[in-house]
Amino acid sequence: MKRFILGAAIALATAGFVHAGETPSAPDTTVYVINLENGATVQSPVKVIFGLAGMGVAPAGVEKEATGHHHILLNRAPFGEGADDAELIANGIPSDENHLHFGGGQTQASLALPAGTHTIQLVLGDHFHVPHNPPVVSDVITITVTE
Ligand SMILES: [Cu+2]
Repeated sequence: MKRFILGAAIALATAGFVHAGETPSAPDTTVYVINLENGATVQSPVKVIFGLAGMGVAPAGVEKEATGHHHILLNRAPFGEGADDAELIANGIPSDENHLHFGGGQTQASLALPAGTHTIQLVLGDHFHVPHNPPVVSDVITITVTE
């Protein structure tokens, strides 16, 4: 079901927009969090180290084949399941407290997070901040931040 919704969203996106979601990802590319396990208990600030295999990192605005820059989806629905994700896939990842961009080509982040449970998911975006086709998305990791 998840795959179907995502596929439908991409089909919708590519029908109406010229550049939307059309940057190809390299086959078998994976993105993942190197240093945090699902269920980890950590203290703030939380260091998140981005792992990427199969493609390279380039800053936002730089159009180079088989590259992208990292984004964190923070405390929101998994990629493809959010209410506005058709828009996100078509026109780019928004920039707000739930969508963090690392357009400088950063390969790690330090997040100041309040105590409690948080979810983190990585998504690669192209030079327009649009997810690739097919999208390069990590598993969702749930962490608990203690005081
Ligand atoms: Cu971006």
